[in-house]
Amino acid sequence: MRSTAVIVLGVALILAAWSASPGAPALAAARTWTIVAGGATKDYGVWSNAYHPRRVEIATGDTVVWKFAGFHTVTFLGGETFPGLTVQEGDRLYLNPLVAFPAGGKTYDGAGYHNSGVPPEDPAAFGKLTYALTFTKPGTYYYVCVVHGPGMGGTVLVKDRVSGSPASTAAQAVRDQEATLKAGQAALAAWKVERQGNTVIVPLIGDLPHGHSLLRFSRQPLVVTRGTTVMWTMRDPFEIHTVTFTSGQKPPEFVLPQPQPQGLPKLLLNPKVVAPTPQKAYDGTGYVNSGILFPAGAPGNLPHSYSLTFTKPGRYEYWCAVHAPEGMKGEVIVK
Ligand SMILES: [Cu+2]
Repeated sequence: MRSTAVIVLGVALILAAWSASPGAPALAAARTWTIVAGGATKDYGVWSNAYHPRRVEIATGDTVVWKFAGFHTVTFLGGETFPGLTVQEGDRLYLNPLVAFPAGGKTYDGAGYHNSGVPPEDPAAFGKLTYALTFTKPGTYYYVCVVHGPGMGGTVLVKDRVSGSPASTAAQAVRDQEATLKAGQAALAAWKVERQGNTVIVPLIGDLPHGHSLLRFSRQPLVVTRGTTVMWTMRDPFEIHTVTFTSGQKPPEFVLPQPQPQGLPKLLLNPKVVAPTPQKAYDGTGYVNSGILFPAGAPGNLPHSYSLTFTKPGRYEYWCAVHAPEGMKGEVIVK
């Protein structure tokens, strides 16, 4: 047995030496390349909704590892249609299991749906989760984050030979992520509410070219006079949000996992978060909720803004029930 092993090893060494000679086909050791999915500032106010770097060139047989730094998927459609983020059953919405859970094998040749699944929505857990795929065939492969829509995508270019290195790609990822977050911080610093008559408009901001979103309602509490209408409006191409006044209660959970007798849990989207409540005014009491506000540019007749009139002086805290774990809350002071 030992001699067989020596012979096999010898053949492998000869092959390796041969492949290293100039002009021979590349049979270099497979390498691993790291891409960072998203990222955030320390206070979770500014988020990257981009892959860093957005494009990587690797050799056939190499592996890409995505490190999750936010609530994203890495999804190669492999010829399948873009899956919806949610599926409806009766009047209930669930997170699409095709999006939520891993699918496809550990290798990719351009065919078949391959998906990382979503990490838990817990900022403290981000960074610990990874997804790896080994690419077995030359080609140009696009992937997307199904959570943040086609605006968050990346490319893996698989070639016989590549010039870059995993180390330079990792360094580029850091620079790229810093640039995205810096652009987001600049947008946060320049953030202004707008006034139209007796209405104050609060834009909810994100930026497609830079790939960032602000998970904040404003820089400081919004001060308005009694009788003012505040309109929150989506100018973010990536995120969904809610405007949810809880009158002192904890904000409701967005996703309610429902264990099943067999298989994976169903991920119910809390109807309390999804559905708007009927009030047009707020006096500091009750549960008043916008329902889901959809990204700017989302197709169909989906709500992108929410208006509420403030009828009583006071200090009112409100939440985005989707991004409460990221600290997305605001304050309206009515005088
Ligand atoms: Cu939000």
